[in-house]
Amino acid sequence: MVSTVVSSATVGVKAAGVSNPQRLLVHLNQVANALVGPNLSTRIVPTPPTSDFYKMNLSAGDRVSLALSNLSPGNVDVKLIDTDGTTVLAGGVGSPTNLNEAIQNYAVLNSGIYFASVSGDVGVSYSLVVARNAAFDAESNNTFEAAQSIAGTKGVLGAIELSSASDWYSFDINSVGFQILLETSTPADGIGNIVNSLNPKIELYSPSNALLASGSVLADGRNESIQVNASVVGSYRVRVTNDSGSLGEYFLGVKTDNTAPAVVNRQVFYNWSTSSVFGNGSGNPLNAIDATKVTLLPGQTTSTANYTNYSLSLNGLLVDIENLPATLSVSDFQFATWDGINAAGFTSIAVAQTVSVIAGGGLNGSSTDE
Ligand SMILES: [Ca+2]
Ligand SMILES: [Ca+2]
Ligand SMILES: [Ca+2]
Ligand SMILES: [Ca+2]
Repeated sequence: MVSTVVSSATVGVKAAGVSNPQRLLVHLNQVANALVGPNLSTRIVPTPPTSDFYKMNLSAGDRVSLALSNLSPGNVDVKLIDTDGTTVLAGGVGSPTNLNEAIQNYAVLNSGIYFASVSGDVGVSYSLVVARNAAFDAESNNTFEAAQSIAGTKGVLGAIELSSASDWYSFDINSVGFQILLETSTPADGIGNIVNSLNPKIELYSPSNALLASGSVLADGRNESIQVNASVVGSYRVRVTNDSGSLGEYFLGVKTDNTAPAVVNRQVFYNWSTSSVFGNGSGNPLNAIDATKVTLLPGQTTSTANYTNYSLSLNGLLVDIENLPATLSVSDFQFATWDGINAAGFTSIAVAQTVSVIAGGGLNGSSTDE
């Protein structure tokens, strides 16, 4: 804007209207100076924004993936920003051939609002996709050796873009007894959606690159699932290809469940107690639990919390077991006593014992054995 003044001038930008308060003043009723004066122009140029910020709500332990693609020529960059709004947790890496860059499977430590910042060359349009607890297919992931890690996620969103294409993914099994569950789904395959004709095909490979299982076709005649018990530890691989040259997007769900039995809780109950606090008579043992007593485990020091003083002695134990084996009997347990002093330690006891199972009666739905 041009301002020709004799004694003073005002320069700035403002919204339309004579006295509109929405304005930014550069020079208010000032005498001529280096910025404003006769035959001078003042140009105000807005600074291009340096980055775009997006926010997302994440929970502690979540894995977040950010995939950035430029939709017009030029570079774009993505960063994951901490809950303070400034600390950079991770920057986009790699040069996937199907994306500009990506942050994959980043595990956040705390619950809160995190940010994605996108910057780059001025005027470049882009697409940013954020997935919680899932990874993105980042090419080239075309061989067993080049498998892309999807560790810690619940799966990966991918695409088969050529009839000869394949996508390989890896995840770790750290203990035998884990069950591996894989299942595909095909997004946007319903009526009225964009066309996704992919008929996915999946195979599971052992850490030593032996084919363990091929997918069983699900009820839709198209998607597939695999369920296998891991017999060795290591990095397993899944290969996604297509049936009959079909192309499109898929979601590969990956679940690893520990199916090994584990004791998750131990409690005492006062069987036949008629106390108003712990009474069960001959009824439900879950009504006669003494929650003030805790198990003394190896290496711990005794306290009164480890003793019971019931007149009928210690006569009821509840053990919560996850992934309970099909059958349990007295012979699956050893019963022994020790006064804590005798050097001989625990000695077996031979009194009548019974074991019964309260399915789903324990902690987190585990089974309780009485
Ligand atoms: Ca980039
Ligand atoms: Ca792919
Ligand atoms: Ca691939
Ligand atoms: Ca199939």
